[in-house]
Amino acid sequence: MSYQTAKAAFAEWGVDTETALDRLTRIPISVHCWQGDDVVGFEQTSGTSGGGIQATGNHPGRARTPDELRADLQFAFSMIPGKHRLNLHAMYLDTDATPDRDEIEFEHFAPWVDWAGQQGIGLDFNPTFFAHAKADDNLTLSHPDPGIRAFWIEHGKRSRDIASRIGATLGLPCVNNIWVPDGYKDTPIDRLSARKRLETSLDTLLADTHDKTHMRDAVESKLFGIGVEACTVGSHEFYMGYAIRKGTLLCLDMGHFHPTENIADKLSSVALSLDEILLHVSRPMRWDSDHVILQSDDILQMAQELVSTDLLGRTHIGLDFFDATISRTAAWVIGTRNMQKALLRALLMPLDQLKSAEAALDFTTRLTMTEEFKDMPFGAVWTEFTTRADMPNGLGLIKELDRYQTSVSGRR
Ligand code: RNT
Ligand code: ZN
Repeated sequence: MSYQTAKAAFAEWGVDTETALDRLTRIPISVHCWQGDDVVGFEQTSGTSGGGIQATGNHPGRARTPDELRADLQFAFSMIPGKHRLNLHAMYLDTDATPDRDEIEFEHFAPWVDWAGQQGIGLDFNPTFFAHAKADDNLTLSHPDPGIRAFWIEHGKRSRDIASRIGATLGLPCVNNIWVPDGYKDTPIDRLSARKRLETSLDTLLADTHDKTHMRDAVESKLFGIGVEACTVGSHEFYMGYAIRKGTLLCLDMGHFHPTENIADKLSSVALSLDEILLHVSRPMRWDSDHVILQSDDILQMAQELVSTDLLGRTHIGLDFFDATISRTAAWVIGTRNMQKALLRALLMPLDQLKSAEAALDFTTRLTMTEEFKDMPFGAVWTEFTTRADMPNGLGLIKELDRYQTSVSGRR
C-alpha cells in the first residue's frame, strides 16, 4: 500500500500521519553500548561480567576495541532513522592508562565524547559496579566492609563527575544510571541493615550537587538475579522510595520485575511522584534474559502509555538487551527500530476517541476500536519514515545488515 493511501486511511479516524512522523523523528533513544561486545568492556583485565549478567552466544564479530565498537555503532545508527544517544558504561573507557574503578577520570572517556560530538549525538553514562574483584561477593555499596563501600562510593562519585562533564561538553544532559548487583543467594537474616548501608552509601555518593542541565542521576531496581535469588538489596520498593525522597530519576528495567507484572502500568503511577523516569526497554524470557526487543504486546503497551499519558517529555528511553547468538549490529538495529515502530503505532492511535469512549464507560467501542485498529496500514507509514531517512527496509535491510556482518566477521 502506498503512503498516500495509508495517510488517507488514518485520516478517516482523525489521525494525521505527518504529525506522527514528525513526533517520531524527535524521540531520541539511548542505545546501549554493551550489545556490541557482550558486556565485556575495555578494561585491561580479563574475566566475566559477573553480577548475574551474562551474554550467551558466540556469533563472530564481537567488538574488541573502542574503535571497533564505534565503527559498529556508526553502522547501526546509519540504519536507524532519527538522532539518538549512546549509553556508555564506565568499563568502556578508551585509554592506554589502567585506572582502577576508583581512579577513572573524564580524560579516559574523551575519545567517546569527541566521537559523539562529531556524530551530533548525546551520551548517557553508568558507573560499573560489577565485573570486578571487589564485587565478587555480589555486594558493593551495601558491603559490610566499610573499605569496600568506600571504594565503590568513590567510583560512583567519579562517574557523576564524568557524566557532568560529558553533558557540559556535548550541551545535552547526560543521564547517569546507578545499578548495583547487591544481594544474597540465600535468605538473609538482616535485610534492613543491608538496605541502610546501601542508602547511606548512595547518600554519600550523591551528596555533591551537579547542574541538572548537564547530568541527571537515576537509580535502577531489580527483583532478583542469578546468584542473588533470595534478596536484592536495591529492590523496587527500596529505589522507588529513595528516588521520590531524593529527587533522582527512577529506572524501570522491563526485565527486573515478576514476569506477570505489566511494567507499562507502572509509568502513570510513578509519574505522579517523580519528575522524570528512565526506561531500560528489554525482553525478559522466563527471567531477566535481556532478549532483543520485539514488537510484542509488552513493548507496544509501554509505547502506548508513554504517548497516551503524555510522558515522552519526561521519560528517557534507554535500551537494555544483549544477544550474542546473532549479529550484534543487527541486534541493535532490529531492537532500536522495534522501539521506534512501537512508538509510531502509539502515535498513530486515535487516542482522543479512545479516551472519550472510556470516559463514557463505552468499553465495547473501546475494544472494537483497538481491535479494528490492528488492521491499519502501520507498515506503509513506517516505510515512509525510513524512506525519508534514506534507509532500507525488508530485503534491503537484510542485505545491508548481512553485508556489514560479513565484512566485520571477516575482519575480526
Ligand atoms: C542489570 C541491569 C543493568 C545492566 C547494565 C549493563 O540487570 O539491567 O542495567 O544490564 O548496566
Ligand atoms: Zn537495566
